Amino acid sequence: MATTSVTVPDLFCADPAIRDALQTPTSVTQDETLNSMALNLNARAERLRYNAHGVPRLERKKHVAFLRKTMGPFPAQYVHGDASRPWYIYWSLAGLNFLGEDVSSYRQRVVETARVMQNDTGGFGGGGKQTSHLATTYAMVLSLALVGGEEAFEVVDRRAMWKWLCALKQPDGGFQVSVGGEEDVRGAYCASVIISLLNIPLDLTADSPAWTPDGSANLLSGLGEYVRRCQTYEGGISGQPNAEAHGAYAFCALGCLALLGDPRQVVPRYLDIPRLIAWLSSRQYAPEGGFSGRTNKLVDGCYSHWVGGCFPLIEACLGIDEDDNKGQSPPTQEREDGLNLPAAPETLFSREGLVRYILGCCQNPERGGLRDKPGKGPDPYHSCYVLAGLSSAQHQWQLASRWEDEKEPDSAETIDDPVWLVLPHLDGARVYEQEDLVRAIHPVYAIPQQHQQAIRSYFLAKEGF
Ligand code: FPP
Ligand code: K
Ligand code: ZN
Repeated sequence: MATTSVTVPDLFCADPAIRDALQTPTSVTQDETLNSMALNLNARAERLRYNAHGVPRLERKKHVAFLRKTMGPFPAQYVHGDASRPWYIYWSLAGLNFLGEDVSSYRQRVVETARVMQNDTGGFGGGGKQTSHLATTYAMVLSLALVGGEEAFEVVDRRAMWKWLCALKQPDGGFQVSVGGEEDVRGAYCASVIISLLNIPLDLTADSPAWTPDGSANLLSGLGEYVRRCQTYEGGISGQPNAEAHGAYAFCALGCLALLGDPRQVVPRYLDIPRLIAWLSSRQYAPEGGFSGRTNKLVDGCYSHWVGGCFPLIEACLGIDEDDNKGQSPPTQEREDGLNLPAAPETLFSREGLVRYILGCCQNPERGGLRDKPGKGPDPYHSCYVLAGLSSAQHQWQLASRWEDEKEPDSAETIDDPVWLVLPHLDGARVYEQEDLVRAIHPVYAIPQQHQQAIRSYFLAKEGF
């Protein structure tokens, strides 16, 4: 029921106090967007059930129904999705899981589909008889982790996967997304996640493009340096060196680096964190509360994850909210650009704003499912990443004080796992209901920690392939 009895803070419903008088296509589109979501921002959208903060309830049942439906056959207009089938499986399973559903009943179907999409030469294609791609392989491996169980894990041909990853590894440290395909930071992230979850040995085959005669290079060599080259003059991360910064790539860069060693050391070693935080923060808009993907573009629900999901990871790296660490963050030197990190920083983004955008603007109130913004239809991709963003707003992550292993990636044989701890975020204004909490999602793997640990420990226990 829409209600008029609530007051939304001006920050989240009024026009920005300062605005540039210059009219451009960008400013016109931005104004149109704000107009189109005025009812939502003012807690007056139809068919949403508002609480006293002017925040709608999570329409959990409707979203579950929507996502269960998207596990079924797709209508004809989705034919373009035929090269992304593992993605559709992951988005729907992950969305259901984030909402608290048990998805293990899909195991048999996922196993059969995965078998058809795996290539003898390693990795998974986007469909049967399609070339293996790092993005579809990442989505397939995460899907297998979500349905869980030995039968699902055993689908993966790890020896072939290892050889394929070696063929993708490039001398400059990055990964091509398919053999002979483009090299970008998605490849760096997807490869790192696959190597970690499947406990793939880091040795290179002698025919890998990155192999060196002295045998010193491995699957992770130069990867941090590659990611560093993707940080742009804006402070954000581009898909490849010297391109435009985009939120999706910021998440990939951080996720990749977080797997190369202790994230508290590796992330600041390769990225200028204050400039990255400045760029990420500029992606959160008021009054919308949501995030845009790049400078001068519009908010979109999926960036609740690609951008919003960067904050819990960075906060964990900075020791935010970790009582042991209060006031003990490494002393930062005074910077000329003034972007100094606070000694014991509070949360780095407006969790309230993000929750308001997600629950107020991204829920389809009729058929369920989550969306980019009001006026757009719901789909599995936005459902998954909007819910992941809600999880990031609702939880905080910490890294345990001790890091057992000081090995550098170049000398390690496989990826090591730091100890990630999670709690609901309780500081500051909490505008949503307790029953509207979604599951905590691992800041690196984009699935809940128990599923990440189950697949990883299964393969850690294996001798060889
Ligand atoms: C711009 O789209 C979008 C991009 C440049 C990159 C999108 C990439 C991802 C969402 C995922 C990558 C990550 C993995 C793990 C494969 P647009 O111009 O339609 O949107 P915009 O106006 O919001 O920038
Ligand atoms: K977009
Ligand atoms: Zn989107």
